[in-house]
Amino acid sequence: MSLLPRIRRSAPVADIDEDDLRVGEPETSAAGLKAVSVALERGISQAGVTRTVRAMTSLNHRGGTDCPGCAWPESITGPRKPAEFCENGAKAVAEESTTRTVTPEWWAAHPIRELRDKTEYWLGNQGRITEPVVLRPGDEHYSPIGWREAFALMAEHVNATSPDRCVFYTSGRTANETAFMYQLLARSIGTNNLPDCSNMCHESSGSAMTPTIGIGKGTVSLEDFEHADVILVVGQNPGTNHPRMLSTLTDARRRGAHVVAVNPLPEAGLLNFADPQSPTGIAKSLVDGGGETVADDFLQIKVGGDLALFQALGHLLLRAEEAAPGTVVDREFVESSTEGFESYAAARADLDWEATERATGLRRDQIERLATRLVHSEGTIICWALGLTQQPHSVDTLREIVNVLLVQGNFGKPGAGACPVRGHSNVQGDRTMGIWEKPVPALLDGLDDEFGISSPREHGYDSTETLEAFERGDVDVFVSMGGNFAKACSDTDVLEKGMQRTGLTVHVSTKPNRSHVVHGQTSLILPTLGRTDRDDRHPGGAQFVSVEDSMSVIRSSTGRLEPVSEQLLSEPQIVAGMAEAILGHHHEVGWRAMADDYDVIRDHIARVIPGFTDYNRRVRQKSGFVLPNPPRDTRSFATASGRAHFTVAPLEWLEAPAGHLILQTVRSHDQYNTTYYGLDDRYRGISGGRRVILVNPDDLVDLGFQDRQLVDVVSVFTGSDGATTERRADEFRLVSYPTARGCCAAYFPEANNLVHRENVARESNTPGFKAVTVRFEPRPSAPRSSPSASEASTAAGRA
Ligand SMILES: Nc1nc2c(c(=O)[nH]1)N[C@H]1C(S)=C(S)[C@@H](COP(=O)(O)OP(=O)(O)OC[C@H]3O[C@@H](n4cnc5c(=O)[nH]c(N)nc54)[C@H](O)[C@@H]3O)O[C@H]1N2
Ligand SMILES: Nc1nc2c(c(=O)[nH]1)N[C@H]1C(S)=C(S)[C@@H](COP(=O)(O)OP(=O)(O)OC[C@H]3O[C@@H](n4cnc5c(=O)[nH]c(N)nc54)[C@H](O)[C@@H]3O)O[C@H]1N2
Ligand SMILES: [Mo]
Repeated sequence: MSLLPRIRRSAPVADIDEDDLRVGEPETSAAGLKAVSVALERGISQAGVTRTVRAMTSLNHRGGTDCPGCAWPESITGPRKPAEFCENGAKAVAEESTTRTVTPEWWAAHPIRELRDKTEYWLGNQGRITEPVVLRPGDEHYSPIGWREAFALMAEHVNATSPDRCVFYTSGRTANETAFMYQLLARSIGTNNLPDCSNMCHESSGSAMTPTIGIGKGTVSLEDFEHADVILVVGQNPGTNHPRMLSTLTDARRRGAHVVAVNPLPEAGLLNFADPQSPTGIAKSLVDGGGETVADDFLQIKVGGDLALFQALGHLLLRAEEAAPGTVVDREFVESSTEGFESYAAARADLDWEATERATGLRRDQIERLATRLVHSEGTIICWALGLTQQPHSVDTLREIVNVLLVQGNFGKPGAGACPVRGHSNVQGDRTMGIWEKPVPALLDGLDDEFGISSPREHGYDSTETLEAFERGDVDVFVSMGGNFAKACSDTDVLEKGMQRTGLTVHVSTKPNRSHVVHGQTSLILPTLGRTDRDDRHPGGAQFVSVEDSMSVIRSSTGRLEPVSEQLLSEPQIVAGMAEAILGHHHEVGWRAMADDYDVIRDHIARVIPGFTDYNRRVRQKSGFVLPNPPRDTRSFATASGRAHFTVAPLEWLEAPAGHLILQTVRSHDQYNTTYYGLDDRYRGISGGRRVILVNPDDLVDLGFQDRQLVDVVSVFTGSDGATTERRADEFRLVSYPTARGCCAAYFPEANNLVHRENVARESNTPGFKAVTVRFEPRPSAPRSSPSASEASTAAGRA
């Protein structure tokens, strides 16, 4: 019997009040002691001391729990720190290990119409869902339902429609074992409708890298950071989203590597870092609140200017080679292992500097200085995240990065390579396990051989196509393995309307979220164990799962905490329950055996998925194992020709018409995607509220607006047919902030309604979350509250 539910901690009663918005000075240094104290305070207020200590001490340790936060790797060879700690990992754990609960009584006390008015902050802070619940047409409340009955209800809906009207969404926290079973379920039912959060995240990276270098994953290991001469961090905010990466970067810098940040925002974590795990880092933050420099150079680029930057760098590398033949281009590599170099060199022979400066907002000498660094670098790593993946020309931008790396042979040698830094802790693993709407035939053949099923061959919907299918009324059953699709995707109002017309929505979740309250006509919420929960109610005893990090390392993860309810099932148990109800107990696939003993799942994976031979033994090794990576391991490229490809793209950038800015959407320091840990975006100095737009003070003046003015935001999108469509998001406060000129920033997901569904990256179909043309309309009413005198002066002085 669990003792925990008795020590309930209360959830916030009040929702966000945007009048409480406070704006202070942005910080110039990340982490330090403050990070430790915030992390501990959050953990203890959610879960108490004992549970927090228990969860934190097993985090990212061998044999412990893989952090449910980000996908930045742990060292496989080096020593582990006593606590593999970061503030936001601790918050992720606090969020999951909370002892607050959402019980049947809770659902009875809160009708759906009330829940529709709540923000994600309030919903998520209510606690862990303890029992399966259902909402039938006409119901005003969710009410309890037994597991067996829930699965039967789902089977009724799935079996009453055609497979291509069912959609199986996955969020990237799902472990390998669940992901494998879940894609097998979709394919056994007869559909490849397997959209995932990756479609909205790093799909552009895969689309650029697979055809050019034969693999859609990063080609560096953590050890490469110990050897690189130059490390670029482009379109990424590691201080918030991958905090452990800052230790890697400062270690590299201390050793002599040159680190360059490219970003429209001067993110605190890119500038300065006080390592909360090192005594000197703590001491430094105690003495002067500061830390150690992270980036030697900061290029404040305009949103969408990176294609121009990397074309210019390519041009300058080639010019340097001309000036001193044989010193820059890795001729031997280019000749033996690549193709397309001649046309690339021809395309980059000239450069329009005026266009380059306009596109990037950078000066020629800044770009030339970076190019000189690259010229002298024996090993360059280029890291990137969402600042490069969510724009119309993202795939071209990323191919341009591949070009720049190829020129100097920065693949398959120490200290060099491409490093797309993944988001969700297992988003990369889910893809490896076959969660993909466009599966390669070899995967389907493997599944068919192993299980005797006939997988469908037709491609399914990605996330954006799912949104469009919702809009057309083409979805009868929507199943969500984690995540919060309603809030994560673009065009919120259109999506929510479509979702509500769907026959059945099924959410496998840990906590309440918006997708639960803009549900289908019938809706099921199936509560599940999280990564930190003990998973031991199986005939064969306790089970563990496994995950893949950003650098293709597979390792195990074992939950240690007592679950908040005895009603929770693990994700594999839930998939097996669904499968047995839908496909019958005599189906070819042994679903129950897999749910009872995860070794059985891993044995199947070992036979179907390349690189997983002997999975069960190797995953039990102390440091797990590394998947094969041809560019990294052997400098070889699994493209059709067996060579890496140089590519040529025309110059393109984002330019707003007069009176408009380019809006990008970012995460605050106190959220995990659509989950809000709190309301303190500490590094940017914004707290208490979230409906803000960060605008350069000179742009504010040019546009005729004032700091702290309340406005409605209107986005403008011109479709392929030339027609212009507008979307609105009301009541945002403009905040004067030192972002690059011509651009502005708002938080995800508040701004998602502004992103038209057709605003996507070409080829990858990823929503253009960092490419929205907007203008502001003053609210007729006066600002609800005026800034205090001290705040006003801070704001004036910050730019
Ligand atoms: N604590 C915490 N950790 C997380 C998450 C979280 O929400 N909270 N989310 C996880 C997930 S799923 C993901 S995918 C990652 C996301 O990790 P990030 O990609 O770091 O996340 P974003 O907040 O979207 O920040 C994008 C960064 O790119 C910059 N940027 C925007 N547009 C451009 C551009 O055109 N060019 C350049 N050069 N830069 C640009 C922005 O200013 C910002 O610094 O983090 C993961 N880790
Ligand atoms: N405007 C804008 N929109 C974006 C982005 C952006 O940068 N800007 N980024 C995009 C990106 S990169 C991503 S990855 C997506 C994120 O999209 P999602 O992955 O769909 O969203 P999350 O907010 O991570 O999902 C949170 C929910 O997951 C559930 N959950 C948490 N842990 C578990 C678990 O262990 N098991 C199960 N079954 N459920 C669990 C909880 O109920 C919680 O409410 O959003 C995308 N949307
Ligand atoms: Mo992501």
